[in-house]
Amino acid sequence: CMHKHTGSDENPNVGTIAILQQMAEYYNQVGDEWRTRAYRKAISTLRNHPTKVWTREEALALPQIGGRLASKIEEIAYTNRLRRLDNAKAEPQDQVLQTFMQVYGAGFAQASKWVNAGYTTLDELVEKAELTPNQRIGIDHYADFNSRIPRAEVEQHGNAVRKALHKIDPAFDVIVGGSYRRGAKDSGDIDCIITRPNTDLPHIRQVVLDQLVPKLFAKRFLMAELAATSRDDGSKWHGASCIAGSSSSTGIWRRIDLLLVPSDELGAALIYFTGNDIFNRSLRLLASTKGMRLNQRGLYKDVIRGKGREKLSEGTLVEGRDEKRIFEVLGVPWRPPEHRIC
Ligand code: DCP
Ligand code: MG
Ligand code: MN
Repeated sequence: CMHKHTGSDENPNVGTIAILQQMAEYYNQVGDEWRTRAYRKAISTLRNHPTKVWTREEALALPQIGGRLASKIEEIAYTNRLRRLDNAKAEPQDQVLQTFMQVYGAGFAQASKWVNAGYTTLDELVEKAELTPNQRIGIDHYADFNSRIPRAEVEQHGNAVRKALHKIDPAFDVIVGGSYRRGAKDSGDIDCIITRPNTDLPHIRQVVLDQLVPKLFAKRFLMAELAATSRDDGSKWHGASCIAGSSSSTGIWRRIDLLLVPSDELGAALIYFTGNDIFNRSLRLLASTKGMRLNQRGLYKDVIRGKGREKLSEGTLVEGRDEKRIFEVLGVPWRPPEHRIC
């Protein structure tokens, strides 16, 4: 991802990549990290390959592609489909699992428990399963949470947060990150980065949790709290929000994340919360190959690692505040958010 980047429309392997991506997505959802990684590696190899790969032999000759994946690449090249993917989509067990995994907050483990207990529909879960309050919210607003949010509506939610916060203190900044900042035409949720110049986390947290959140509940913009990290070290608030009025989106509950960021970590937080997740992973890997470490707080140097790349020292902070400077220190040409899609 950090290397050569072939524009996706000119890549002769787009068709194969699209199907491999669905397969990677499937394995990711069922928690098979090993296969997910294998598929993603193969995808990145094909992305950088200048000609269409037709046969198993051709695929095997490329880096990061093993025998089983090579056969699948051949099958896709000749048939434009993959039987394994068709099967996965058709399995009734799997469809129930997929449905349950899309309940907000329920991962593979929880969804599997419900499947194994014999439940087959969301209604059955509501009637018979013992649900946490958040799971109940996830089911009651299942359709809402699983529908994409148009870009214009993401903006409305961001504006509502910003407006309320500016009434409390105009020095605060609200930056909508995530897929929105990457320029997506629609998003899965609204990621609001909340910061303030020369201000530490405790102050930001106090204003957001004690003033902003209650105020937005009173306005009936916020509808539910789904997760908030503990008072002392917390830096996030997850919940649901809703725009009132007469537009087409009236009444739809959306997932919203408030990410509280002290000013001296803004650059690193912007990188992290802009993503995408695969871009973040490759940037972190690159940092580690240069003896550095990147996380959502900053870029650190002189990190000592053992044989298995495990950290032996935390290193010293080089840069946290400035997004562009982090790219510079890493030796990566600046990539605008719209180009951080891997
Ligand atoms: N992130 C990450 N690794 C994860 C999850 C998230 O690096 N496992 C980072 C990158 C994401 C950002 O956090 O871009 C926001 O997470 P979201 O889950 O909200 O993902 P996006 O905003 O990218 O996409 P969506 O439109 O689905 O919300
Ligand atoms: Mg998002
Ligand atoms: Mn999010």
